[in-house]
Amino acid sequence: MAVKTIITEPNKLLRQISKPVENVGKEEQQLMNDMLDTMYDANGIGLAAIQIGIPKRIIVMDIAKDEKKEPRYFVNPVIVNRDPIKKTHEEGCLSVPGYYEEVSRPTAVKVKALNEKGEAFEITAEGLLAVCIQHEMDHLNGKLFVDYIS
Ligand code: GNR
Ligand code: NI
Repeated sequence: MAVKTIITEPNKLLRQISKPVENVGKEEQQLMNDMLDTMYDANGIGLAAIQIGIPKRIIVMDIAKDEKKEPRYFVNPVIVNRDPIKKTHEEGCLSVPGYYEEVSRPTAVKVKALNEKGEAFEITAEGLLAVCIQHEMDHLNGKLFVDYIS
């Protein structure tokens, strides 16, 4: 169990573009465990590695309610398809505490990634999962949800 400090605005690290992971090994698996501990501790539903200062293209997520843990891992995620229909959803960010704003994004996205074992998978995300994965993938590219708001 290792709860790390979540980096908050203003911090240049949050603008960094994270690097692809070449091999999902012990180090990455330890990082993903620390990210989950940190995310659960902060009552978040998603976390990108850069939020704890590591510029790797790794995301963890858990949108399950209550105690039932359903951790999800995305290494080197790529969106391969976006639903042309957009919808707004209220978003918040652990790196931008205190701000909550409506953000418009595609309602569904098809994502290709590697899991925590380094195995390739594809998922079509809808609803909150689609919102969250797009929010997290923005972090990998140095983007924050507040950038969508003028
Ligand atoms: O915990 C989080 N909740 C959330 C709610 C709506 C849209 C996106 C999110 S992600 C956020 C955690 C976070 O900042 N991840 O980067
Ligand atoms: Ni965030």
